[in-house]
Amino acid sequence: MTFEEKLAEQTKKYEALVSRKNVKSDFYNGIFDRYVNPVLTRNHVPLFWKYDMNPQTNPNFMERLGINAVMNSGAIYLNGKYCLVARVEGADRKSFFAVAESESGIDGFKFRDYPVRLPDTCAEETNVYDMRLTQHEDGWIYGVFCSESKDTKSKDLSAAVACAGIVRTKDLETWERLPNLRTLRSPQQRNVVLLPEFVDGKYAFYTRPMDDFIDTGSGGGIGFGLCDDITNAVIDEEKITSMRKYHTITEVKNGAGAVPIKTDRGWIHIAHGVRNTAAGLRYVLYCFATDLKDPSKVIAEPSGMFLGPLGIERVGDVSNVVFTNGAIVGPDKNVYIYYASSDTRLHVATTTVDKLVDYVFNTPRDPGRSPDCVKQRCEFIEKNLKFLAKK
Ligand code: M1P
Repeated sequence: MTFEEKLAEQTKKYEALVSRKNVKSDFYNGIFDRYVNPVLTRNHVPLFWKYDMNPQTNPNFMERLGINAVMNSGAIYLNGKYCLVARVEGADRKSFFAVAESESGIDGFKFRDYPVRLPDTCAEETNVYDMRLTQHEDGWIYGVFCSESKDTKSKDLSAAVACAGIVRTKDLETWERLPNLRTLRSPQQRNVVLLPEFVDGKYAFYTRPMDDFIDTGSGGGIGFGLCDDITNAVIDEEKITSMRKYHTITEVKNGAGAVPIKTDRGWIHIAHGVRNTAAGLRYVLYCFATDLKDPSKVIAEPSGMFLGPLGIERVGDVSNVVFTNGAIVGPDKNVYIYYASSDTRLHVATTTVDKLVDYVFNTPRDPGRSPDCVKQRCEFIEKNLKFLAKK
């Protein structure tokens, strides 16, 4: 095939992919819907990000700058469009951010021509990923992300230090970088989320205190802290909100996910929990609600997982993982939850605010022990059988 033929063939494949309609899958649990196709994959990346388009310098029509994965994405509804700030990982293992937009929120996502050109203000920063987008009541859209640098104190070449980078924008095009968040009592941070509203006149962050890059160590769960000035963000005290618990889906670690959704009953959080297994760490999504007046206080936490990896979602670069860092409440009041599977591709699940409230406030809590779980289920069955018998 000639260069031109190869280009035409790949362009056809790309156009078919980005214009492909998405439909709900036959999955059912009454809580949310899943969709047949992922909304973003590495094949959604424009060809001109990967291939040198000049036949003189690329006679074999070869990828020069490959892309490995498109995953964990911040999400916001802006100017009539569902916008994602995706984590794109190059073949070189470095992640960067790129904006993809869609009219429907479930399909048709197309990347803007260029990735996000984040102001390069941290010389030691090697990698950036997992941006949470907050439309704050101060008028700015904030992006809070993981800024990773090499751990120069360790001989281990894979040792790193994670902290929370902060940028702000009005249009997802021009970004102002602010100094990284400093948490005085926690050496490392990842999965930091800014609440859209002030609390006691201060900026409120959900944090994830960690002793180490991978291990959260003494970090007891998802933290909460306030800071006076976002242009020099310092949190001295972190209070633990959703705690890690023995023999639950948060046993090893947990972390805030999408920006909390405000409802009449409280802030609804879609977070991730991690447990250990013989096959390695297993990441699932779980929900909880915090108080509107005191967003550090958990007021409801349903038992177990909200969404776990299913089918092909279980397989990828880091298998057995689902992860979210973005959800949108659309103008239709539907909730679009963008979740990545196995650090490889991005999916959407849809529900409504009412259903989320019903799920979070009416799903029983985890009783903590097998005998109590059996008791809980037997009481549930008994109630059902009595009700069905009366029909
Ligand atoms: O590989 C799974 C996820 O691992 C990290 O999450 P956590 O900090 O809770 O371990 C993140 O790096 C995330 O990007 C990744 O998807």
